[in-house]
Amino acid sequence: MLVSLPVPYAAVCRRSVAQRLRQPLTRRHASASAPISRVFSDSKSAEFLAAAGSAESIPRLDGLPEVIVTGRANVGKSTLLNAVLGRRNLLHTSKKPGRTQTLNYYRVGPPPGHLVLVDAPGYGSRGRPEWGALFDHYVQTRSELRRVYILFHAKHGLNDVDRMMLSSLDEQCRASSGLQFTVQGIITKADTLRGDEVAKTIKKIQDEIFETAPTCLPAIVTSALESPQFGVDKVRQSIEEACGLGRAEMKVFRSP
Ligand SMILES: Nc1nc2c(ncn2[C@@H]2O[C@H](COP(=O)(O)OP(=O)(O)O)[C@@H](O)[C@H]2O)c(=O)[nH]1
Ligand SMILES: [Mg+2]
Repeated sequence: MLVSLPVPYAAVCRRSVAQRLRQPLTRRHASASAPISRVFSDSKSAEFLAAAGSAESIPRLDGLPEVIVTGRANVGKSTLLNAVLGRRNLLHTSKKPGRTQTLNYYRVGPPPGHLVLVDAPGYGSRGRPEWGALFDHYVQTRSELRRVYILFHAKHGLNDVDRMMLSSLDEQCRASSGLQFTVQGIITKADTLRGDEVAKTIKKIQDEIFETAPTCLPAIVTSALESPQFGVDKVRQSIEEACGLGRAEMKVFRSP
């Protein structure tokens, strides 16, 4: 007799990133079911605000705290921000590198908003020098900037351009004693690693990030396309903390 399976067979057999990292798949990791904070709870209200292709067109946004993501083209920046916002395609994603060519600003929460996420063009062989200059200008002058997230593809690790970028951010962070902004790594696409290599590869990348940039906060491991998504709620929590809107702070704020 044929028995029909309610869940696709492959989904049952494939071990999740959480299982392969030998971490229990807690509600915190399983973003689909995790309790989402007040800051990110209203995914429909997130809105594209502006695109800046030059230093002059960087918008003034009423002083809301901002975080920016950077990384090589195709590392998964736009996909991760969509996941963080709980949206499928507010940000354009693409298999083809180099799709994002401007700094793109997204408000989180209904107006006036809680904070602003900034998506940046990719750097490296598919990036253009003028995009790098725009990113540097933003990081060096934006007083609203609270944290720079630098993304690394789990399978590709760090290359020379990643190391240059990371140590330049580390220097800027030291120069301001971490007062202006902090830097944190995010390892993306953890689902692309083979079962037996996940923990070892992640540790190698984390060690290399720390050696290159000792001020960089511990890297968050993510998979935005796995179901349920992995690490996305940790990224949300980190953004809230960077912007002074952490869950602990909100509780204190709410108590009578
Ligand atoms: N397997 C896997 N693919 C991903 C993940 N995140 C993004 N991608 C894919 O990587 C490609 C580039 O993603 P995108 O977000 O546009 O990268 P960006 O250039 O850094 O903004 C797209 O085809 C995405 O579907 C992930 O977590 N796992
Ligand atoms: Mg993009």
